[in-house]
Amino acid sequence: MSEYFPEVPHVEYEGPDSDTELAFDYYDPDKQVGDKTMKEHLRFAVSFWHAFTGDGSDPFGAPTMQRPWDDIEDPMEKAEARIEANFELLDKLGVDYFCYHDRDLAPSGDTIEESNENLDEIVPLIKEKIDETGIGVLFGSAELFAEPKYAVGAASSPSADVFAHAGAQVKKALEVTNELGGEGFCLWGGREGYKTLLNTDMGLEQDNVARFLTMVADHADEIGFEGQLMLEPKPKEPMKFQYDHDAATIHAFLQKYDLDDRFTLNIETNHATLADRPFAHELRYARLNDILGSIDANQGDKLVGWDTDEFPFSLRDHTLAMYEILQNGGIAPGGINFDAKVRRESFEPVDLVHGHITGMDTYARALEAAHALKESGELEEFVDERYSSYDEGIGQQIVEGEADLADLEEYTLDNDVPHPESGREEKLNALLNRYILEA
Ligand code: XUL
Ligand code: CO
Repeated sequence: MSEYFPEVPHVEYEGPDSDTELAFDYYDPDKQVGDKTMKEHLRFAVSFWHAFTGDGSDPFGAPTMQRPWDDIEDPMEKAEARIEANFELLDKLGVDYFCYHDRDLAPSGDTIEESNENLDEIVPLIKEKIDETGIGVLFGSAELFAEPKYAVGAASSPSADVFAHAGAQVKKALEVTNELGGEGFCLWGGREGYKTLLNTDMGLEQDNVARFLTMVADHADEIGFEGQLMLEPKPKEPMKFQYDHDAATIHAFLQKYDLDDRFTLNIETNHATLADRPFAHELRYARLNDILGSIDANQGDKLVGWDTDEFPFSLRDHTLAMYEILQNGGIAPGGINFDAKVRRESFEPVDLVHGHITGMDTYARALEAAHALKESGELEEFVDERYSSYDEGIGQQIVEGEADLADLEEYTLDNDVPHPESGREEKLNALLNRYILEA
């Protein structure tokens, strides 16, 4: 199986001292970290859209990527080549999952019937490859944002016909994902939002998004889809404001429409940055509210105000992220999906491999550091001590709901002016660095 990336070997763990160009420095799939192997902890996935359909074009310039399927004219033959390439690359990287939109797998036709036929033609090949390799689907999705009909939204479109079309498209995408044994189905509400409030009936649009999601959940139940249904927060881009702004916003929305038992969140690193929140904040919010579903792994550039989707390399941010995942008891049935693309200037096929190796090594090292930090209990002890005034006396009464304002007044009149202790942020930054460098 070495047709599309003949220059790429099976990528092995060789450690940081190895000179091998394409090898892992830190990701050692079988290495035990606590109660699981690295592979079991991290559950990596490749994003089909960035790795196989992305072409490097940007608003200022033409495609730059050089890909082995570039010369294939027929769109269905090209789609088949990309599927074959997907399984070859994942096998070489030792990655067990991939994620896709319906339109990544097979091209869109002129009508929904044609699009569905294209999918029906390609699905048997994907199933065959899944059976042959054991590589599976982490999550499927429907592309409800690229085509002109979705320019002003899908479920939040002002047009009921567009709403209906989106429903028909999601129905098929969900059925395909069910057939492929997907562990999840994710809806990123790319254009579910607005550019200006002047022309927007926000109340109807949000009610309609909820109606749409209810139909999705009902259909999932009807067809016996057992994977998790997920929403992906993102505050802006392409719209000025997107209804799925961040984890807390979606959580309020799900609770309002009684959907919080049915959907979890797919948290994306760069989307957290765009929402002005640390990645770990979004993960912590989701974990505390029991809606942490999966991760779209990438990294933004703090100097650039858009979604740059870079392969992750920051050890500090990812150690903090892995700390949340460990506190969550893991990420399964979700995983770490590289929703990341190589730079437009990194156009050779081998750059795709470098991107994934860098991302996997970053998460592997972050996992080890976070595990050591958690096991030591150093951070937890500090935080527990910081809040220890709630363990007894008036604090305990507050926590147990046994104090009212009169009790607080009485207590305060009898006691000295309170003085909180130092937060020791500087010391804790050094502590974190120690675990990153030495774990
Ligand atoms: C867009 C984004 C999407 C979703 C899938 O910013 O992250 O690729 O992950 O639709
Ligand atoms: Co994403």
